[in-house]
Amino acid sequence: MKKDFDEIEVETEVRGLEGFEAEYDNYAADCKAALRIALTNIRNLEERLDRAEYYNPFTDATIDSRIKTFKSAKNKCTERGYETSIDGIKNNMKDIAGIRIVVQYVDDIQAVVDMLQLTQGINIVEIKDYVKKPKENGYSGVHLICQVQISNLRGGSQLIPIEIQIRTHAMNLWAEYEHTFKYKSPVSVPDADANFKVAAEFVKNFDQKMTEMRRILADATNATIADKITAEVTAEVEEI
Ligand code: 0O2
Repeated sequence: MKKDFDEIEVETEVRGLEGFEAEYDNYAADCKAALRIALTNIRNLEERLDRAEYYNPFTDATIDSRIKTFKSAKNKCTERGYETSIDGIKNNMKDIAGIRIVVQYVDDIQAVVDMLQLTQGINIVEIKDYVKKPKENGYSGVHLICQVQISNLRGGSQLIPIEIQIRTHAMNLWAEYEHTFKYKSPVSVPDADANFKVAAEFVKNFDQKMTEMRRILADATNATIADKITAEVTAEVEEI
């Protein structure tokens, strides 16, 4: 049966979308493989530091990971003006695979970065330090853009980007609320921006106070904290 022009165009659009989604699924599987490798390396590092009884910034930290959904990746492409295709995603988006490490103290963020820099299998290619220089809205934390090598079935390999976010619990709480009010809210809440800027200052002061108190406690109990044992930790991590 002869189809009119509109029908053919709609069919092509639908087929194109399915193709893109299928390609995304394949890429997401590669990202998942890379995530597993990175998470294993981080867990090994954590356990090694524990067994060696060195200062361990992962103590009381939470580690989560996720693969961005197709919908979320496609929306981000559109918002940022990237080509809405698998190449557009691969060329522009480095956070399809993501790990979030939430630590207790602001000093622990740098300790985690230092240790990850020495961890084999995770190659840090870019550091975005929003602790030193928070985003305009007050967002704080460190983002590491990393590469992880995965093997394919033919004996070859490829590098997959992963974003590792490191935040304190306080920074994480701020980001979760901000995400709720800025991205999920169906209405625009008056003064939200100003409130989040004020809240970001609270978070900064809170993290500073907690770090100061921890130093006092560490001095009083002869406990080790990150900046006192960097050389020893470095030697230990390099062996992993
Ligand atoms: P989801 O649900 O976490 O996947 P850029 O240099 O700006 O391109 P950057 O700085 O890494 O890159 O930030 P980007 O790409 O905007 O955001 C990466 C992720 O960091 C976000 O993922 C958030 O998790 C977090 N993030 C960055 N900026 C903010 C912010 O201002 N507020 C909050 N709450 N989170 C932020 P997605 O893609 O937004 O979503």
